[in-house]
Amino acid sequence: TPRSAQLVDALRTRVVVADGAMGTMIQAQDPSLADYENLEGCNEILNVSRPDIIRSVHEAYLSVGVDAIETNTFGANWSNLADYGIDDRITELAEAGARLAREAADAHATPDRPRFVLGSMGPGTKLPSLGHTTYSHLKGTFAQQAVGLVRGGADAVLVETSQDLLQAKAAVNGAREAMRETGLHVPVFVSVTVETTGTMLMGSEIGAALTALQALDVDAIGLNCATGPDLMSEHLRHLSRHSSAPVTCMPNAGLPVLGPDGASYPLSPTELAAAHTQFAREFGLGLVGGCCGTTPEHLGAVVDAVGGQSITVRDPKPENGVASLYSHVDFQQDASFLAIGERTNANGSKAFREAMLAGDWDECVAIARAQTRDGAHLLDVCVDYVGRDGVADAREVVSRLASASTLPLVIDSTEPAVIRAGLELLGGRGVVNSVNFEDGEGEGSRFARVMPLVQEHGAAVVALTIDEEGQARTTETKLAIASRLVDTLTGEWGMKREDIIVDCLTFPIATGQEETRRDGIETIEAIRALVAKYPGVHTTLGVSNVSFGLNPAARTVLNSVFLHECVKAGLDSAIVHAAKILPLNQIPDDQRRAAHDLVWDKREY
Ligand code: HCS
Repeated sequence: TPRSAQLVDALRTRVVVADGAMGTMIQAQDPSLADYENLEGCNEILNVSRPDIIRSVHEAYLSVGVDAIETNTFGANWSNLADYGIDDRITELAEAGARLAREAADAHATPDRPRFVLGSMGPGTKLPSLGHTTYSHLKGTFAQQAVGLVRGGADAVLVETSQDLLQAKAAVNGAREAMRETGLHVPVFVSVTVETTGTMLMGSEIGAALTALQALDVDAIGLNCATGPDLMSEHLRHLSRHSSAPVTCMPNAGLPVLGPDGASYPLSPTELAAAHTQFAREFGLGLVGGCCGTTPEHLGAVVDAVGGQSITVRDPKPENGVASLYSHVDFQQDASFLAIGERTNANGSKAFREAMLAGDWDECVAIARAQTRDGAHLLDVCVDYVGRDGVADAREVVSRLASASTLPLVIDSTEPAVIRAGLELLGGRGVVNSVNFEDGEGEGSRFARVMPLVQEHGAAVVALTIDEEGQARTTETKLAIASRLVDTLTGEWGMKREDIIVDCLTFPIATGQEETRRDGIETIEAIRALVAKYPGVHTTLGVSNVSFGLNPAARTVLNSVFLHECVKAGLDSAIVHAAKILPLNQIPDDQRRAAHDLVWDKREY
C-alpha cells in the first residue's frame, strides 16, 4: 500500500516513534475471567470479547503522539492459541486485532501525518531449534496469522521478541506466503530479543542474528524486550555498523523487579527518552518505542525527545559471510582460505558413513566436533548414500549439528528434498552445496528446484561448473559455465556476488593417464580468470579429489601444494580435511617440488 511505502521511507529519513507495551498495559487494566471468555491470560481473545480495552490502549498511545501502534496479536499464533484449544482462530483473532489498530490509527491520522499499524507476530512457546515443532508447521501457521494481519490493515508485519532464529525465519517466510496468497504486500520487520546473558535465548550472538536475517532481505532489524536500553547498546552498535536495513529498538522499562504483586519495571519515562535520544544520535535508529513495562507516559516522553527528528546518517558495512545458530563466520578469514570440513560426508568419509549407517548420531556429532578442533571454519554435511532415506538421515544429522556445532553448515546433496530438510533445521545462515546446469535451468531441472530453497532460506550457494554437456575440464569451458552461473544467479535469482561460491572442479591428476595431466592447470587458471572477471564472487574446491589414487602420505603433500597454488590464483575457500593440509614449509623440499611438478605438468623432478 502507499502507506507501507511511506513507512519504509520514514524509517530511512526520520525517527519513527512506535508505541509501548500492550501486554503489561492489559494486565494493568485487570480484565475479568469473563472478559477472557474463560481463557484466562489469552490477550488475543480480547480483540473480539473486549475490543474496548484494546482500543483504549491504542488510544492512549496515539494521544501522546506516537507514529505507529502495534496490534494486539503478539500471541495470535499456533502455539499460544493451541494452549487454549483455539488454534482454529488464528486468522480471525489476528484480523480482529489489526482492524482495531487500523481504526484507531486512522482516527488520528491527518493528510500530512499518517499513523502506521505494525502487525505484531510473537514467537509463541514452541521453538523449532529445540525440536518442539518444525519450521514448516510454524511457517504455515504464521502464514495464517499474517493473512489476518494484512487483511485487517497492517502497514507492516513486525516479527518480534524473537528468541530462536529458526522461528523468526519461519515467521518471515510465513508472512511472505500470506502476502502471496492475499496479494497484499507489506514490509517485514524483525526484532530479536537479547537476554541479559548477551545472546538470544538459543545462544545466538547479534552478529549471527544479523547475518541470518539480513539474508532474508527484511526491511528493518532491531531489538526488543528482555532488558532495558542500557544492556542493548552494544548490540545496537553492531546493528548500526553492519545492518543495511533500518535499525529499530523497543526496550523494556528496565529489568523487571519481582515484588509481592508481580513484576514492576523501574525505568522512568525520562530515562527511556534519554536513552532513545542517545541511541538515535549514536546509532542512527529508524524506529524507537517500548516493550514490557512501558506506558503512554514513557512514549509521550520519547515523542517529545526524538519524534520526527531526522535520522542520523549511518554508513553501514555489511558483513559478508554465513552463520551457525551461534556466531557469524566471515568469508574473509585471517587464514589464507576458508576451510570447509569434509569429513561429515557419507561418501567421502568411511567413519562418518559407518556411524550414519549404524544410527550412531553421537559419533556423527563427534566427527563434526573433531573437525572444529582441527581448524575448520564451516562444515560440509553430506548424508547422500545409495539406498538410504536421505531426508530422514538429514533430519537426524542436521538437527543435531545445527545446535551442537558452533560452525555454520554447508548442506551438501544432489537431492532437493534433502537440501530442504537440511535448511529447515538451520537457524543460522547456511550454504547449499550445490547447483549446476547438468539438466539445464528450465522448469523441473534440479537448478530450478533448488534455487527457491536457497532464496527462501537466504542461503549462500556453491555453484559447480557443470552444464548440459557435462563437467568442465578446460579453463575456457570452466569460465564459460561459471559466467553463466554467476549471471543467472545474480540476474534471475537476484543473488549478490558475495553469496555465490563457484567450484571450478578438481580432477585427479596423478592417475598416470595422459589426458589428466593438465587438469590441475586448467582448474587453477579458471579460478584466476573467474576472480578477475567477477570481483566479489567466492570460489571453492573439493581439493582432495586432485590426489585420488595416491597413497595417504603422498595425498597430503599433493593436496597441500595444489591448494597453495589455487590460493595464489585467488581461491578463497576449500573443502578439506583441515588437519591434513600442511603449510609448505613443513613439506620436505623434494616432495614439495615433485608435487609442484605434477600440478603444473612439468615433470622436472
Ligand atoms: N508487543 C508485545 C511485545 C511483548 S514482548 C507487547 O505486549 O507489548
